[in-house]
Amino acid sequence: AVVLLLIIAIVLAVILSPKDFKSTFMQRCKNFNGNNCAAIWDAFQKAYVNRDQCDVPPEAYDSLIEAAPLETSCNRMMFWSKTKDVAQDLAAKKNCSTLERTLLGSILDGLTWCGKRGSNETLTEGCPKWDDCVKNPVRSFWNRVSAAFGDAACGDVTVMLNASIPTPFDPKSIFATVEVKRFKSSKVKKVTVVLVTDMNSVTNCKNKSLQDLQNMLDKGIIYSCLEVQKSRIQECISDQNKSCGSCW
Ligand code: AVW
Repeated sequence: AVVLLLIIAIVLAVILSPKDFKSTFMQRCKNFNGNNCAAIWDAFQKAYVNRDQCDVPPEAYDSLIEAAPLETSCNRMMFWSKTKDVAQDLAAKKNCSTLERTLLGSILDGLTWCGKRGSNETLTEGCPKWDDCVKNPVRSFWNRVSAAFGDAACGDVTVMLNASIPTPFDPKSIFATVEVKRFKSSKVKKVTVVLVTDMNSVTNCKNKSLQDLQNMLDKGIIYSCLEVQKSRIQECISDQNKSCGSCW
């Protein structure tokens, strides 16, 4: 009986998961005050349904971005790499804008989806993993929205990087491959790296990869790097009166 129940549960989960995905999508969209969530869903799923799971390019999401443009505000944009949790906590506290706090980012954060040829379904199981193929629906989505987020960068921007790894500015990261390249000196005044340090730190602001970051910036964009202890960042998150930066 237990085995039978288990089988029924699995079958139900598989049948229901696409619907679950859509309801999660719609719920998150409405929670964000998205007004045309039905149109956004439509544009979203057109990107990957009925397509090979490894043949969805970033451009497939162009019409989604058109349907739901990213809203951001100058001087409050925060980028991150290998610091997701602390960056999100800080952004929430300081009311700064990470991609995950925009409409599309907040809807799809943490979700997995794909389609398959000959079907109009959205699947959530058996989808390619991040590194299985480059043009998978999830990876292409994050690449495409990150491009839009990088394009929107303006004023003073903050980037949280991690000093516990040898290469805080990872050349393979989305931040390096997609976002930084789109910072324009006509719009972005300054890039401040907040390099989060702790007991396990293996590097500092003199890191070679940070030199690469600096060299990659358009001439005219000011660069600065601050080493900030994780415990201090945690105080910035929990204590109103602590003196911290505008987005850290
Ligand atoms: P990240 P990014 N396998 O911390 O600069 C599975 O490196 O890339 O930061 N998942 C992966 C992989 C992988 N090899 N690589 C990346 N991911 C996923 C958009 C995973 O979910 C924002 F605006 C991981 O947590 C930031 O400025 C996430 O991508 C920037 O791009 C971040 O990887 C962060 O991307």
